[in-house]
Amino acid sequence: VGATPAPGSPGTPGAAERAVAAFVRCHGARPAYLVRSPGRVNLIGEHTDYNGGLCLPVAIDLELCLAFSPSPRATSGHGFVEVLSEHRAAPARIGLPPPPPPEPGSPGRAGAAQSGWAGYVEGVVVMAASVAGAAASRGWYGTLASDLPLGAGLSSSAALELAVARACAVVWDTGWDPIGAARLAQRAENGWVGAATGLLDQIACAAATAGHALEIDFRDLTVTAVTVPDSVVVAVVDTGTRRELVTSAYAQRRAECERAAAGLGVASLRDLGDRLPADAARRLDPVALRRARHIVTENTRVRELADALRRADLPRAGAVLLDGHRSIRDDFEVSGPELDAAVEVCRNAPGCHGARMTGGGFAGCVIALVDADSAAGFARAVVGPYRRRTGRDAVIHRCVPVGGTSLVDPR
Ligand code: GAF
Repeated sequence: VGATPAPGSPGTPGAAERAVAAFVRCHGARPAYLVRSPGRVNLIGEHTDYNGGLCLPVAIDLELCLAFSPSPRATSGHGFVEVLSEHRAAPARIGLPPPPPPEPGSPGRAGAAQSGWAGYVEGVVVMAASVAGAAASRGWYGTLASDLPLGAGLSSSAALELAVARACAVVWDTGWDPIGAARLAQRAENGWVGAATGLLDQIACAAATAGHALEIDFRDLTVTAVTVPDSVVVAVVDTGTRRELVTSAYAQRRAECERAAAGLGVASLRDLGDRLPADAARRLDPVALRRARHIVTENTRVRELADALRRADLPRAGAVLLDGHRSIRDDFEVSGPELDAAVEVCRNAPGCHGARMTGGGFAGCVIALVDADSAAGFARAVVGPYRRRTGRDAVIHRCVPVGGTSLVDPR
């Protein structure tokens, strides 16, 4: 299904237009529906989601779009879901009704038959069908296009999951609750694909509000919108490095956090509140101590950054970002040489208040808070020095905070 133009290049069609055009090419008719599903960057609150903590993501205007139509009602009662991606020749195809989801707690990949992106589609269809019951016999077919780079820490997977969940909700008439859909998508990712991730990405993609960051409390899944001042832009600096969450040290970090919580006698590191116990260094090994210190201080930084944004105190906001980067680099140890280099280059660029790596870590993107009227100069000041330090080309997106996954008229 066609080649992908560089996102955001002047005159090139966006993901929505490409998804619809691909649908028309493949099926000879216009789609009945179009879902727009954003990526996200996390401003702060990294690796806190699976520790019951706080996060502050924004959904961004780099998106994945899914054009789709319900199949004619099957007389036999057995339909299928089929999704074509502009990047892949083979479709994701799931017969209906799909197999039941694995029991909670059973190992990942318990049922995934298809690998890569198709496994995510399959997982969401399985989970959504288990909610929809008999209605899930009606099939649908779609085409997707995405401006989200894969493995760059911008939540291309969550955007895909939420788009598929939205299509299933429309065709199977199960209604749309963003938090419920985020949880369903996480079940697909954890229980079907086998990536033991938290819920940050899915909630950010599903429940975001335009112009705002979302302060999410993972203890009770409450979400509070925090205004991002107009005078500042969130610059996303793609370092050109890529990682695979499933195979990264993500699961190891989760286990280290659990070890730290057990060593300190709490169910979750969130239960420690704002500080480590005075005897933490005696009760924990040095690695677990560093992991716990990152989580405890990171929760505080989420509150501090949300507060600074509400007051439009950008110097303070920038200082919190830089502190966050030091903590994720030195205590949580999920940064990487290119991410560190990009943060250093960004912080010295004009109009930049602060920068940090974003997402699961090891590779991907850095975010910077930049004065809106310095954005062009900022980009020029980052690209050359970053190339000199790393030999790589950075791609810089000037992102606008957008709303969550939405259904729009494709006409
Ligand atoms: C990845 C995971 F998918 C999220 O759940 C979260 O843990 C994040 O890494 C780190 O904050 O994006």
